[in-house]
Amino acid sequence: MTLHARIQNPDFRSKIMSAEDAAALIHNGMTVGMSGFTGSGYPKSVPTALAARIEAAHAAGDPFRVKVWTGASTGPELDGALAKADGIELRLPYNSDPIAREKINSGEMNYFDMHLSQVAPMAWQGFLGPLDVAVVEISGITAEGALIPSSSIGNNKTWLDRADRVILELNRWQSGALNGMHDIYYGTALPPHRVPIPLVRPDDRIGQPHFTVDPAKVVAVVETDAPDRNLPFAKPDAVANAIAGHLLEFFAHEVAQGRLPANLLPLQSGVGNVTNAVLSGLMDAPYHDMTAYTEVIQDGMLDLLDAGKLRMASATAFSLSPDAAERFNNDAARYARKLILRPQEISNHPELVRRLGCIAMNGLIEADIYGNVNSTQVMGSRIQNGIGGSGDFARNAYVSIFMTPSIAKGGNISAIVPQASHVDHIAQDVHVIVTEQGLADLRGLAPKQRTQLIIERCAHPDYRDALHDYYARALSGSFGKHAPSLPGEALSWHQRFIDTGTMR
Ligand code: 0RQ
Repeated sequence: MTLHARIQNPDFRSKIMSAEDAAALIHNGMTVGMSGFTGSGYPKSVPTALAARIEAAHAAGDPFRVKVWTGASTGPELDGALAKADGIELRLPYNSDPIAREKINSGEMNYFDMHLSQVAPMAWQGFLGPLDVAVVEISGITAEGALIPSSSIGNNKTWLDRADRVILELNRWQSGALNGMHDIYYGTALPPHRVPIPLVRPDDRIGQPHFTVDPAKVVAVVETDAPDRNLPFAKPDAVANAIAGHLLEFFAHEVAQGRLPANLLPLQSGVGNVTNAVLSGLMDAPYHDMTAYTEVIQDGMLDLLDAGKLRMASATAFSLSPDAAERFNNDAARYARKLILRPQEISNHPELVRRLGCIAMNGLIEADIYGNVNSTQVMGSRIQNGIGGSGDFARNAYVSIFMTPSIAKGGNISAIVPQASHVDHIAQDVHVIVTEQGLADLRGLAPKQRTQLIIERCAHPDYRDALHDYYARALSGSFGKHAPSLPGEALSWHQRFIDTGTMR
């Protein structure tokens, strides 16, 4: 489809310009709200042009940095290019770009890592400051001037409403069949005017298919024809398959106990190879008519839809491998009937996660022997990605599951430690921990009981004795006996790794 066919409203056609001209509308010190979530639906050409502009300014000795807000992670053309140009003063709410990660960890870039459901409310409440420009990827413009969203929704509704000026990137690579797949809810309000969100099933549509925008704010429409980031998934390895196996056994047990219905409950799954292995495992499991109420739609979900096992999936974005993206684009009209993309404040809304009773499955960096989970900060100080939506789901889920290989860095790090070096998810939000070693169901257990189960079921055998040894000394030497710990010694495992390169 030509660009003009995608822009059915003539007023917007008069605003078509180059990425360079559009980037020239962004100035030093501005706050820019960009689209993008897990590498999909982010603007590709304006951020790259902006990075070139910033590099030129720096070469001339002029300061040029912007604050960048998005939905979640983007791609190398956005986070990578702007971080490389030293152009980001503050980034929120999530990052997985390696260049940006290095800048944050070297102290050169500020990063506000936050719950993804809270970004739009915080912006509306005014806590984040004004938003100067929105740069939003779309897949079309209707005759009435409404915007047809792209492969992610994220915070776009909020950026379009809040920003003083709007730059649109119309990406022809995105399938025209995306039109109608989205559900944009415009009913959110600030306290004390909030009302219940009228969604009671993952399938419910409660909003409208398109964004509305004040045409007077739209200062540029830029054409792009470029794919989303779309990283390939590794084939699940033995560790991922073992984790998936334990989890599937757990589901079967819960169904047999009558604690989960025969079609399970709406699934939320974090991104990564382990969660994808779980989704693959569900292909052979005896569940039908399943649903997903989650953040991202991954390869495994397309498989489950094709096999007729998944009835539908609700999310805020795609996160597909290149093969799966091609598969989706070739058959988008059919998939679109079973998929709904929503704003991330709705896809991750605590009220809805609690009401629907989601099964939350997320990754972790380390867990301690009491069940506190660190999802974000390696050795307590180096950011890996961010909390993302894991907190939105973990606290409110019907069952909150965290999964990880039991060791990292060739066995020099134990994922199970005496004390987490940083805590994102307190033990009360962690119901189940799974590693390739086994599964610990922590529901209803006191700290002392959890400790034994986590060490025996989840820790790698190479570290079990040392963990038992620490715990025995904590039990005899601790100040209180509720959750025995030795604060002075608890983090010595991390210090040992920092000093010697191994926790052994
Ligand atoms: O580092 O790449 O340098 O080798 O951490 O680890 O094993 O590849 O695991 O990709 O599943 O990521 C928690 C980061 C796990 C992810 C986390 C090192 C390891 C490797 C990655 P290298 P793996 P995964 C939905 C919900 C928070 C956001 C979230 C995450 C790297 O799941 O970001 O859940 N979660 N969002 O070597 C030191 C340890 C380590 C360790 C692993 N104990 N100590 N390094 N690593 N364990 C999605 C969104 O919200 C968008």
